[in-house]
Amino acid sequence: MTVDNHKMWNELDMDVEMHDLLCEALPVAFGDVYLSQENRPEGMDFFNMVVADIHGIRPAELIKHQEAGGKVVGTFCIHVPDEIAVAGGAISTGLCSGSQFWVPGGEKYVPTATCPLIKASLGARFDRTCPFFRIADLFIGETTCDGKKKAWEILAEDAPMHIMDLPQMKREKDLLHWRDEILGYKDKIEELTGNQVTEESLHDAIVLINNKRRALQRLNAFRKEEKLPISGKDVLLVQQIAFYDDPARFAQMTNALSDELEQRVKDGVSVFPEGTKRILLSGTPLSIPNWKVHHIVETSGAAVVGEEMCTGSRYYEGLVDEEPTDMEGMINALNERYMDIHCACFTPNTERIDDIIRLAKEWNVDGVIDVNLKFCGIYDIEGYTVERALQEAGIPVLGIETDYTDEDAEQLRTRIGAFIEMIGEK
Ligand code: BJ8
Repeated sequence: MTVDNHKMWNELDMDVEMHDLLCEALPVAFGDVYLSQENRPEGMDFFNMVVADIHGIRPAELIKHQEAGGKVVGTFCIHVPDEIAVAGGAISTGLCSGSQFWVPGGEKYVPTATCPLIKASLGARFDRTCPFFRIADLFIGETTCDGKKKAWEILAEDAPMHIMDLPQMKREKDLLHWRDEILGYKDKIEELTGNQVTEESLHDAIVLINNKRRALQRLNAFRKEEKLPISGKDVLLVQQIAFYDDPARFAQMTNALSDELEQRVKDGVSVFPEGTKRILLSGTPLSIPNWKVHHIVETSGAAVVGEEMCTGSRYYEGLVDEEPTDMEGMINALNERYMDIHCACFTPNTERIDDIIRLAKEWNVDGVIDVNLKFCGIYDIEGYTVERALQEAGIPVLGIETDYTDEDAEQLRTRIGAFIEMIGEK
């Protein structure tokens, strides 16, 4: 880490000494999981560089934006429309935390029996060990699961928060309600930035964010190839960085990576041996640097070819209709797109089950691993329906529960290894 980063972290009033421990651990973990792979596309160099200085380069850009009078908002859920923040001249950054490093800090505020994503997010803020949590001018919470709802009350004691009330059903009146929440978010952003969200700025923002999702769609399409030109781990990393990087640069670098993959497909290059089993993961999000399940799968003789997750298809599949250019039409288009996310917080949520079956077929998978973050009740309970539907469709499925520690890694390796072996017997 550079001296400049330390200066910046000190100015952000971070606990630099404690944060140094994370800086020491991350490159080791990244080296073990990522740099040990063979024949990686050169286009991954950019994403390697982003991770190598994840608490340096991007935070410095955000601070520069603030110094020029701009604002930064932090979000925790893919239901929060980035387009609104962008249209108001703010930068929107993801805040979901994926490291065990922050969990003990969060456990001082919420019960141990809370999902690690929530605990890590609180720990990152209260321990002052994440620059993104120091930089954000406003934190956007949402009423999705019970854990998050209650965590926002605690976070609000230390950080400026705006809460969006996400309905739990998708009836007409629920859609109207979310539309109101989007308008409320627009008002809040205008108040924060002092800028008007205009028809022009909103349309530009819609196109910008759509382009980022299009780049991810293009990248993910390569995973349908029989000869896989890129590992699941690498695609996961790109998807995780999507929540932090500048949207235009991210789309450009992801498209450059796809150009290279296109050539690899033409040349018949594969990063896996012939006959490698294909796995779809479904379930709770995998925030950076949570690479555990991908790493286990891909070092156990299989490849992850897709993620039905918020760090996966739930994030990039839906686009906002670019046709409307008037404010009402664009707000309606945003509403339609953002209420079409199939999170387990909704009831009923049969569309998610349909998605999993559809994706399993599209990616031609040999099996599905339904991954649940420990203490996430909604996805855990929905796992029953997911597993039953997959069994009925004749698709092998394994349900696992895990957290951010490495304590269960060996046990998971055994179970996942046995599953991969089992789906090999056709
Ligand atoms: S749209 S999945 S990002 S709410 S894992 S904190 S649900 S207890 S992250 Fe989520 Fe939005 Fe849904 Fe996606 Fe709660 Fe479960 Fe933890 Fe979760």
